[in-house]
Amino acid sequence: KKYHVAVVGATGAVGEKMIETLADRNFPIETLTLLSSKRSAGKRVRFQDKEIIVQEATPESFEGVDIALFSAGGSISKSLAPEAVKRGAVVVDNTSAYRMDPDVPLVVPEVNEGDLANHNGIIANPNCSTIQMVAALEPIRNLYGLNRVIVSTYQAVSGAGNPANDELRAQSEAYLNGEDMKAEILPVGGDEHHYPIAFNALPQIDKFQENGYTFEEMKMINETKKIMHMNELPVAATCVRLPFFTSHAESVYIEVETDNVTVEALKEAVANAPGLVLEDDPSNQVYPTPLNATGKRDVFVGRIRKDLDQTRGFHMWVVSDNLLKGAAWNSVQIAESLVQNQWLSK
Ligand code: 11C
Repeated sequence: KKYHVAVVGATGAVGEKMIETLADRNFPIETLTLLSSKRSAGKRVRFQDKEIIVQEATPESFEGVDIALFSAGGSISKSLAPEAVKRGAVVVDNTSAYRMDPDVPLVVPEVNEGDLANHNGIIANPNCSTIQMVAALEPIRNLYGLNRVIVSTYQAVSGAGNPANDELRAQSEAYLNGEDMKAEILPVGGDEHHYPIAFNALPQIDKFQENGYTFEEMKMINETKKIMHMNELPVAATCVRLPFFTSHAESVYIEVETDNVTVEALKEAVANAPGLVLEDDPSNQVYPTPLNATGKRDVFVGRIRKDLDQTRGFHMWVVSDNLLKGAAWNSVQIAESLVQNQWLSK
């Protein structure tokens, strides 16, 4: 069987990768409809051997659509995802619009694929920095339990979209030419102040919340508990933007539940887990980096070591392509699971 698939936000950083991933995975597509805001409508996009014209997304665009992958911002998802569901589509939404809605499964297939069976038409794809972290935590939790997580992120500029990439490029050229850097987007499009990202590090991703954490940090905290079904798990996050284009890196501190767990045991757990690749050999300077992870669908883990004071504490370094496993690939993986498990129709 083949499906009528729609991609909403087809010209954005994630939408482009969704289209590429659907082609790479040879997803069973009968028809591919590419949708966007009015501004980007009319653009032509290549898919396999065809050129598809991007259309403005309207409620009627979803007539006959089986699966709609949304990545065009929260407000578009809020207004159009219910319209797509009304017309019989299952929506995989890559925005934060529905993630914490108790009626919406929030899914990383390596962790909680079974939650997909309970969808009511909308499935949420988690935040990129959350996805790669929970993928790495899952095999460790399964074998040794998990009592605490503290994460600091080193996030790529593409998480803020193609215009942020352009800003990094322009600022880098200006800086190297001894000119003033113009900052108009980062750290957050809609916030009051903007700072250069080139040759800098910005400890703000998304807006500050009343508790002093940013929304990105709260996404990592709340989404992790929901995906792992561990509402009581203590999670703390500090999210930082750095001047490279793709793949987020994370320094993750964990405390396991079990005594006497060794570094070797954790390495084995990671090496055997689906979707994870262990790159961990300090004696040969082997560890994951964003440049090496870019363009790949896996989550790379390295630098696993024991805390020197806390007997159940461990540190590790987790890197993954934020546009692939962090967004497009996880969404397509959800769609593949819906098809394989016959969970599309309710
Ligand atoms: C970033 N993590 O790197 C964000 C991008 O909630 O899906 C993804 C935002 C989201 O800026």
